[in-house]
Amino acid sequence: MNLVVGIVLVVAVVLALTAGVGAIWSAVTGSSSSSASTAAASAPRTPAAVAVKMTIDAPPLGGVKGSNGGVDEAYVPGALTMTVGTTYDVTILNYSKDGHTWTLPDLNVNAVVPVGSTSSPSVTHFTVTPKKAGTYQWFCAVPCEKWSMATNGFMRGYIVVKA
Ligand SMILES: [Cu+2]
Repeated sequence: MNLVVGIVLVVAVVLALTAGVGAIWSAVTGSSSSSASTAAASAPRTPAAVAVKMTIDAPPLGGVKGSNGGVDEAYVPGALTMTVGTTYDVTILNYSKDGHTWTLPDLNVNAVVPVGSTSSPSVTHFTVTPKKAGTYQWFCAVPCEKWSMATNGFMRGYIVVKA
């Protein structure tokens, strides 16, 4: 009987010590581990932006063949599809010797695209998060190539925003 009581006591003491050590360990590490888990829980709430790349007059052609028979100044792609609430991280590489803009007043975008060259394109960067579904016209507001500026898919075009 005494042996059983002794074993129970030893087990109780070991459990108490383990709990005590655990409590001390939690007290020492508790604050940092709980803040780390809070940060990990809140971090994924912002969805990653979707990368979109456009080029202007990229080699080797230096433009896009138009119905006018020439190779014309153009953004590629000239049409984009986006989704409401998604953030798009847009990069424009301009290989043309002309400056341009990518202007879309309905979405508050007026990106100024500096002059570039075949070997060293200028790089323009902006983000846009469409708030409302619809079809929106974008255009280049800098006088560049007259035909392209008047033709969708070249220096103007549409983006379709889906709900
Ligand atoms: Cu232009």
